[in-house]
Order: sequence, then structure tokens, then C-alpha cells
Amino acid sequence: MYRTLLPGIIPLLAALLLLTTCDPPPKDFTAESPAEKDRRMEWWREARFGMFIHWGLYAIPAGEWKGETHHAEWIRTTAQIPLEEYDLFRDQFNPVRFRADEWVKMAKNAGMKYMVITSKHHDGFCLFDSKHTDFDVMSTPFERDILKELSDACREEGIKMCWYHSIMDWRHPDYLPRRDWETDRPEGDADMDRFMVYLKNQLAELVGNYGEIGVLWFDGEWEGAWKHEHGRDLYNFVRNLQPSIIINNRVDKGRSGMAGLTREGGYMGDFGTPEQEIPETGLPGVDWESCMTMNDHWGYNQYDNNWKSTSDLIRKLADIASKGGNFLLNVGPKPDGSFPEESVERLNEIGAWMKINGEAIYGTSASPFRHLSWGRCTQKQTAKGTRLYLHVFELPENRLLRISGLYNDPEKAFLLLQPDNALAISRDEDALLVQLPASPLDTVNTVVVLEINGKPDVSNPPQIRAAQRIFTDTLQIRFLSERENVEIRYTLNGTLPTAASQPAGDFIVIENSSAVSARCFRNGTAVSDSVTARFVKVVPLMPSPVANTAKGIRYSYYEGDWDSLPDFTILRHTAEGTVENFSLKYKQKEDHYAFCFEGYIHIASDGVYTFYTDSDDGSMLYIDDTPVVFNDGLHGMQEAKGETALAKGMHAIRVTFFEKGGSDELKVLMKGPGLKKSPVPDNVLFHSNPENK
Ligand code: FHN
Repeated sequence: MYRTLLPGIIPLLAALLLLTTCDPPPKDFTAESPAEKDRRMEWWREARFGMFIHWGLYAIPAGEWKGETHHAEWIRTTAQIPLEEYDLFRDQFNPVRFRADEWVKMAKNAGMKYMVITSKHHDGFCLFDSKHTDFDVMSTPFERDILKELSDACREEGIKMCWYHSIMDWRHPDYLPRRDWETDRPEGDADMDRFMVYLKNQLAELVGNYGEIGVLWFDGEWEGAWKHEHGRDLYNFVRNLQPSIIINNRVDKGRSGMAGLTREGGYMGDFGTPEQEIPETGLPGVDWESCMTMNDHWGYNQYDNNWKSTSDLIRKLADIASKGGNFLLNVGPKPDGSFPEESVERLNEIGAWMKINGEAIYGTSASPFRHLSWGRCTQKQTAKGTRLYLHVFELPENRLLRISGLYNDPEKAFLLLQPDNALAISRDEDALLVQLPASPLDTVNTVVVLEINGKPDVSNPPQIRAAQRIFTDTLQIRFLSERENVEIRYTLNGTLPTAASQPAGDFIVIENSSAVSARCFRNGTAVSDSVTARFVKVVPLMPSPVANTAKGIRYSYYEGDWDSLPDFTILRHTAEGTVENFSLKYKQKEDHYAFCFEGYIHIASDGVYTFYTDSDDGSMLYIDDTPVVFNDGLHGMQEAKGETALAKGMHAIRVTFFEKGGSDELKVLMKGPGLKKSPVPDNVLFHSNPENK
């Protein structure tokens, strides 16, 4: 049972305690300065590599239920196991081979600097001794506080102890929604405020009873009951428990689906959480961590033999670090408390590589190169300048490594494997050549170090920046380069800029459609590739000659099970009507439904307008029957945008949306001349109404 007898009294007692002990009022950490955040994030940015552990009752069935073998930590839901039946696993949990010191040593030997373990996953089972529930490890035959033993072992080995804690809780009576198949579990007097007290009480245990905690890794934030206000409150609550703690972005509602990064809009969380994927490029100024399984499941599945190779994992680690991110690599322990042999093997092999090359990962920042054909690059500031770590995945056949577009002349070059053997350096125009030894080298990832003075001088082409890609009158264009003492020259017809081309200065203004090409020069010599961006001058779409309009737009509501937006022209709607804005309030169920909104939007002045949809799941937006925003597909809250040029007056607008399951939300925003990015206001939306003569 949950200790819910005193929920109403506990906050009162806490308030009295607060008053009597005259503690300072809780601090608002949401306004933390960048310098304060940098100090707090310092160990995490240095660490770069951590171990994720998904462990709990779900390890007992090991992925199998009634002959199906695709399950894992979601098994209570994916196998639709009734609560009482699932609870029986509590009486079977007895991981006699669990040794906290062995787990921590395996993480440390693999080169990992922090460990994130599931204190509570979605099933609600707690791997720690909680006074607020008996659905915890102390109610099992094992009867030992696993998180206490792990936190002691981590402290002993200098590894940061961190908790994964699920907001979504399929067992607590106050958490909603119930699983849609749990028809025998009525909502009763479920109370989210009371669930919040439970959540906070357990977080107070997790952050108060186990020494300093490095990261609180929230998850399960995507369902409708959890709001931005809850996330903001919980972020501050936890930071007040331990101000130095780091909290991921899944405490709030700002995560953009599995891509994991935090969207604009003031959402809480100290780092983004791409899951099972790595961002395409580095993200300057953004902290993020890719979490990944070694096979296909987070929790233990005895049938899952689709293991990533050690080579693949080492290269993923280098790829992530070369983009300025952290790598959180998962282990799903067996029910007896041991790690799968395949996980142990990979951890040992990664550790062997890290023992030689860890310097090229720890405390490094993103590559100064946009692309390297043979591998990746990380970098680290030194007293004299910069160390470039060249992660060579594909060794050149002639062992002559070519680094195109590097204009620094390195002080020296060497292998991390053989730091005392200087490598010969030569130059071929803009490329630096490094002679690698003929001796056997690591064919997975050989790290070559270049010691350079000052900052890397890399021939990345300049960046071309403009408010939008289409314009109706004139358009201002800026050129940027992170390099020192270069001059940017450009052409407007897509031809390759030369030393005789126009200098860019701070910005230029174009009056016609242009293919703007730009290139860096130094003393009349080209020192970068060129880059081209196309800008199109368009005639604004003329307004629709619509008469007899009324406020609001029309909606048609549909029910069905889709993985992408359906073809509404062949569907029969379940309901229809008018609504003041793109609202889901007339939905008749929580999932498996769709809307088509149609009407007119009044545009106040000629110009280029950018429209956005931010939705879970898919959505699209059309203006005058032309698609402008593509945001279709199954995803968490994800924003997409598109632009179009419109003349003053009424324009047809159509927004389509579908929800498959989980949380559901639709936001429609716009930006234009004199209009900052903001939700489309009600007062510009209309529908034709013949009665309105
Ligand atoms: O639903 C969970 C899943 O079980 C696992 O914990 C992953 C790990 O990040 N997070 C959620 C899926 O996004």
C-alpha cells in the first residue's frame, strides 16, 4: 500500500516545520545565470560517458510472457498484465548475484564516469527503501536497499551516482491516465496533487538519503496529466533539495520527441536527451546526452541477441563527443543481479580503448570541422593553444592522413598510443598531411593528436544568415565566420567567389532572387570552400474573395487508428462544428482520433509569414490549399515550420492533426511583419457563413 493516510497533513507539517525552523523560502533556480550553470555542469561536460541501468521486477520474465518474447521493461503494459498478477514478481525478486562493487567497477573500467539507474520505472516498483510505498525492494525476498549499496560503491570508486525516476506510474492510484486496457481499474478518487506529494516525498528520499547525487534523469513526462507547471515546480523542488544536482529535460514538457532536444518556450531541464539516436551535427551552446541500448531493449530480454559491436559503440562514443554530447550507454541486468555476458564483453573492450584514448573523449568539445571523410575530431584547450584529437576510423592505405582545410601548422603530431613518437607533417595546399606509422594500428579508431598554437583555423566556409528564404521586397543577408583574419567575398549568381568578388562587409541587401555564394579569403588567397544559399523573391498570394464570414473556424472530428495523417477526403467524420481556434477540446476520446480544421485567416499586411505547428502526434498546415508546414508522423511534441508570402486580406487556412496514443497536444503559431512568433490569435480566424448576409 502507499502511505497515503497522511497526504494532506504532510504538507501542513512541512509548512509548520518550515515556519518554526525559519528556513529560507525555496529558491527559484529557473533564473540561474549561465556562469552558475557552467559551474554545475562542469563535471558532467568533463565526464562525457556514463552507464545507464534499467533494472527491476521486469527482469524476472526476461522479455517473455505467454509465449511472446518481445517484451522488456514495458512488459506490464505491452503484455497487459493485471496489477495483482504483476505484483507477484515482487515475491520473486531475489538477485543473489548482485554485487554493487562489481557493477561499479565494470562501469569504471569501461571508462564511464557516472551511473544512472532506475530508482523507479513506469511500473512503479522502487529499487530503494521507501517509506512511502511497500512496492519497493524491502518488500521482496532480497530486502536490501540496492541504491544504498550502489551509492556507497560509487562514492568509493569516484563515480557519480545518478537516478532515473519515472514520472509516469502505472501502479500508484493517484496517477492518471490508467492504461487504456485496464478497464477493471477505475480512476476512483485519483488525485494528481496527491501524486505530486508522493513523487516529491520519494525524491526527498532519493536526494536526501544517498549522499550527493549527480543527475536526476526524469522520464515518462509525455502523458497529458503532466503539465509544464508540474515540471517547473519539480525542477525547483529537486534543486532546492540539492542545488548542485543536474536535471534532464524530461522533467518538463519541452522534449522534442526521440530527437530529445529542448524546444523554445522556457522549458526546464539542463540537458537534452536524444534517445537511440545521435544529432546530425554539433549543437553549439547546447548540453545533450544520447542514451542508447547495447542491443534492442532497455530492460533485460533473454532473447534479444541483436548486440551492437564494440567497434560500433566506440565509434558512436567518438561521434557523440565530436558533436559536443555525452553518451549514456545502457545495461539491462539479469534477474539474478549479474550483467549479460555480452554487455560485460563490450564494457571490457570499450574500457581497453578508453585506457589508451580516454583523453580524446573526457572534457573535449565539438569538432571545428563540419565533416571529415575518414572519422571524427574532438578538441581541448591547452595552455599554449589547442589539442585536436583526430579519431581515424578509416586508415588511409598509404598511411598518409589528409586533413583538408586546416590552416594551422601544428607544433607536433603523435598517436595517443605512442605519445613519444613524433609523426612527420607536410602540407598540400589547404590540406595538412600526417604520416602515420606502418606498424599495426587500431582499425576501429586510431587517435592522432595535433598540437596547435591558438585556435583551430579550419576552412569551414562562412555561414549565410537571413530572416527567411523568400521575400517580397528586399532582404538583408549576413555572413559569419568563426575564423580570425579572413575576408568574406560573395557572388549573387551562384558562381565561385574569387579574390575579385565583392567583399561582404557586415551585411548586404538583395532586391531580386539570388543564389548567394560566399567564400573566405586571406591576403587574396581562397582559404575555404564556398557555400551557396538561394533566396527567392515572390509575389504575395492574393487574398480570397470571401464574403459573409463569422468568427471561428470549422472542425471535423474523426476516430481511427493511424500512424500518419489520414486522407480526410475519404473519411466520414464523427462530429463537426465551429471552434474559436485550433483546439482539441471537442475530442471524444484520449487517443485514436483526428481533426481537420478549415477556415480563413485574416492577414493584416503584405509580407512573408512563417507558420509553425507544434504537435503530438502528426500535423500539417495549408494556406490557400498549398502545404506550408509538414509535421506528420508518430512523434512526441515536435515543432515544424514553413513560410509563405501573403497579401493583406483573407486567406484559406487548413490544419490537420492526428493522435495515436499517449499524450496529445496541438499548437499553431505564426510570425510575420511586426508580429513576433506567437500562437495564432482567435481574432484573425473566421469561417464562411452564408447566413451572415
Ligand atoms: O519508456 C521509456 C523506456 O522504457 C526507457 O526507459 C527509455 C530510456 O530513455 N525512456 C522511455 C522511452 O523514451
